Amino acid sequence: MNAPGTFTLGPGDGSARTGRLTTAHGEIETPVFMPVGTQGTVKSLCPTDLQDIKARIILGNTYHLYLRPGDELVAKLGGLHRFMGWDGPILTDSGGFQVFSLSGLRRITEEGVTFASHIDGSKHLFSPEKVVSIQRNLGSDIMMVLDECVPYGADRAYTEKSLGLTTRWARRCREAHPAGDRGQLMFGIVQGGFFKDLRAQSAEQIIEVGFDGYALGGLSVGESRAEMYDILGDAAPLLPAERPRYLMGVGAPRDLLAGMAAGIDMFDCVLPTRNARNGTLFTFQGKVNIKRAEYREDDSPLDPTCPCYACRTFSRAYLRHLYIAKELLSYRLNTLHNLTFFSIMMERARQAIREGRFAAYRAEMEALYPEGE
Ligand code: PRF
Ligand code: ZN
Repeated sequence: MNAPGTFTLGPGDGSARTGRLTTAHGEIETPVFMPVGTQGTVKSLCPTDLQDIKARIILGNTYHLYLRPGDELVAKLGGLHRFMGWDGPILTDSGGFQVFSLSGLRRITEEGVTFASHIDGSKHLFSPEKVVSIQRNLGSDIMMVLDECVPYGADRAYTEKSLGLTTRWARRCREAHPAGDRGQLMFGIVQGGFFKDLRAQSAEQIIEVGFDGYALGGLSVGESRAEMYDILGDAAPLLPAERPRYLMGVGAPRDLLAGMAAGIDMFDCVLPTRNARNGTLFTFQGKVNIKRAEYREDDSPLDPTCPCYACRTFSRAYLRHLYIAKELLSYRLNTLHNLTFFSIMMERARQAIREGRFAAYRAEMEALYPEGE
């Protein structure tokens, strides 16, 4: 196997690319969608399920695992892979974004971000060195630098100041983890809000620090789809072509297609798993809201073309019943299905890119999901 961090590009189609990224726990074909496993579990699934549905890499969260059960405990028990029984690749987010979206009081200084735990209100400091130390304890294959995700609507002055801080934090993260150490990769994060020149400034500074891959942060934070695509199309080509590009926290089927068209290789989002738990299911015939009365006596499978266990085994009527009765199995079957849909959608996208028919595939998926989700 190649050394961790090796990224080999395969055939492309326009700006869309296929590739293969090597991590310490295996290779990933890109473009890839990463299911979210915030607390060391993709909610309701076992690692064997993840294998069945061909999930190749999952995401974990520094913020949650640090607060509970604690990164030192995880390290003591052999690292996150061993702790959760998943020996495939894991990417961990740095915690910055979760601090901003989950915790109450928080204060940003040069040193880092001070916050109150959403669990017990206790006070903590995430410095660049601290989030690297946590991610080294977790043993993730890809760690993310500490960044400030600039809130939507932030003005130019704030955004410019913030991106400078994000760059200084990125540099400190890099210094705390030598390139290639322990086979753990580190990705930088570009911010810059909705100002194209500031995105370019941020990209230049983050690339200058030097990382194994580069992420676009600060998108999908409340802006319109048109605004996101505008920044995406402008900023993605600024990232080095020979390194993996990751669009953080995105997204809906049509956003993944737009991301791939712009040359993005990696995505993560709670959408398929969260929607599964509220009964919104993705199928290759369009969206299905399983609680609707029209499925009460529907004996057909959720998606007749889907190979997942739920579709092979149960009727829409049964899935509706489980959902209405709030049975635990509802979460599990719906999650299995939605992640299978995302997995197949990405596999087909890679195939379409290889065969030079990505635009047609994108149009087909957009027709299926016109409002995005
Ligand atoms: N930064 C980090 N994680 C993130 C984001 C970000 O900007 C986003 C934005 N959509 C999702 N997750 N560190
Ligand atoms: Zn299915």
